[in-house]
Amino acid sequence: MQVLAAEFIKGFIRMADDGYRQGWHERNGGNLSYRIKPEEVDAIKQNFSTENPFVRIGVKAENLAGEYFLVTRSGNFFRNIAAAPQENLGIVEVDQQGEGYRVVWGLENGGVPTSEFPSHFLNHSVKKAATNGAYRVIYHAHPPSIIALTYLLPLTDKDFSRLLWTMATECPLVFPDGVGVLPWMVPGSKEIALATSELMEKYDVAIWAHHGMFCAGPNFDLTFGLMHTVEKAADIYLRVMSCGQGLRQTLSTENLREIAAAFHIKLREEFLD
Ligand code: 2HA
Ligand code: ZN
Repeated sequence: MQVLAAEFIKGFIRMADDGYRQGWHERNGGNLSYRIKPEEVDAIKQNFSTENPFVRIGVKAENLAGEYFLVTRSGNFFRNIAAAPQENLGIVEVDQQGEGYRVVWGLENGGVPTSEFPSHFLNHSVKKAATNGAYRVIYHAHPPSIIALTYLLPLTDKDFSRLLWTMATECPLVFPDGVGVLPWMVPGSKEIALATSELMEKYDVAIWAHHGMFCAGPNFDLTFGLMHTVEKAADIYLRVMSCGQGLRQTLSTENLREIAAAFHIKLREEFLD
């Protein structure tokens, strides 16, 4: 099978395009990666090249040894992915130590994986272990309303989780664990990669102050839907506050507990007092 005929490539491109249309990917903002299933690798492997040398990632994850990832290109514009996927996307193979990768397909004309590959890589490692291999997608975007909120709220997991849960009744159902928040840090660094992957031990969402958001999930729909739901909650808050009279009423802690009971979900208790 041709690489571009594979369903996972089509799904990846559609998600990237959807993100662009939402306004979350100005210029070269954002990046996306997918841990490819073994049977998906087998179906397209005859197109792979093994000529490129392995390159150090800068971080290590033994549980990702031998895995293949589909990733966006460093510096690429999301709006160009659908028009030229073989230039703007690449498939990389991880070495047997879990600390290097080589490009086996795509990234044509000298491309390298996203500058946030260390963060993606460690997040994949944490999520693969925590979900018994179920999670495969890591998505980073620059959604404006959640970024705006990082100028207004205290930068704590609890402040963000509580507020976002109460901005639409569906929110506690979509992210019952809440969201993690990082203070401002230098993007692309090993430090931000390690700090983000620590948050991913507890949450599917990590918010980077004054920068954007990372989401993790088992497939494209659920990961995109998570980003979309969190961003919409932030947007609702900003719309309400822009009316200039604050919150006249909102969901109470008791209401949140009622939602949890009715839908048999467990909300993170430490955010419920
Ligand atoms: O340009 O979003 O965080 C890619 C980024 C860096
Ligand atoms: Zn970014």
